[in-house]
Amino acid sequence: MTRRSDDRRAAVLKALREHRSGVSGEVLASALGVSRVAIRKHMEALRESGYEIDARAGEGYTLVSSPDSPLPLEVAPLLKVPFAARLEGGPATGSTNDDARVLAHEGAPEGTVVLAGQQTSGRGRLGREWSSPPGGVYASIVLRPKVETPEAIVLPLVVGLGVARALDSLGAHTLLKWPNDLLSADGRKVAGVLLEGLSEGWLLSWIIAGIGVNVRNAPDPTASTCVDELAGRTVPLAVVAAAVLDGVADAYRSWQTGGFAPLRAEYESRSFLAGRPVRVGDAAGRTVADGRACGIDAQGRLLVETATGVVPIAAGDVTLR
Ligand code: BT5
Repeated sequence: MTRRSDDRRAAVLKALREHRSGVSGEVLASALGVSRVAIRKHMEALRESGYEIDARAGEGYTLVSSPDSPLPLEVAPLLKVPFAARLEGGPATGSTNDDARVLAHEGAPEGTVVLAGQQTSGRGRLGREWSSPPGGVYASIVLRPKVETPEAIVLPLVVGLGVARALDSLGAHTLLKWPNDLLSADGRKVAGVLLEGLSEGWLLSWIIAGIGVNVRNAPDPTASTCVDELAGRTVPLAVVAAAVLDGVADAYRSWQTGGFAPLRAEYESRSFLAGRPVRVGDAAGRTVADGRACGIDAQGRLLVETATGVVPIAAGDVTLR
């Protein structure tokens, strides 16, 4: 669908919401400057996306219900932070990170977002799977920070902090497990962050921030949980998606202006690992540090107090000992 057609569909939906008792195809067509056939096509497309729309002779079209889904049409009106340049996506895709990567290659601007209500090939880090059934929020944001590549090491923490603030605002309190997990206080995973980027020499060309949040259900209740369970209520998927996008935009903006230093104390106060005995492994599973997590430094590295002193870790997987 073209951008123009996207905008028209959003305008059709807005009009349906404003005319609770119905609006005729003719009125809609003339208000939007399109044919009645075009209006019919928009109605069909909306129905396919899960909107229930009544069409009756004399009364016109009436919106009966909207889908509980993180669709762009549902999320866009809820955004409060002016950051998202463009919202793409639909009910299901392979991986929103793959879709966002294609858009980034094509030159999509910073703030381009791909959303999905379900993923068939959702992934985590190092080729791991991210279980992505309906009832979750799956989002990828194109970022184009003007920094040298090593400075971006801290970005998963910045994005994670934005997601944690967002979930807090919905009543779902989480802790951050360095580098990229959001856990409940009892250590079950609620959300994960996956950053993938392209650098050209020392400079980053683009980076995709992928975020997966369990909202309605958790794939494995012993190891994972969801927003609804933590918040004690059913939170609409679009509300979660909008809060997450706003939270990430806010955290990213403050990192751009002030770096990680002003965010560090807050990250540490939300750290799941603080003071705990940990083992850090590299991508091949080799132990790179064994000791007690004792903080995060200004570059976003995990500090581990070992028998031979404090070791800063830039990347790795942490397990509690
Ligand atoms: C992550 O990886 O936690 C990053 C997840 C990022 C997913 C988003 S969704 C939108 C975007 N598009 C994508 O394709 N991906 C991103 P990692 O730290 O490697 O954790 C993966 C591990 O978490 C798996 O090996 C499982 O143990 C566990 N896991 C998988 N699905 C889960 C889920 N839905 N909830 C909780 N834990 C899960």
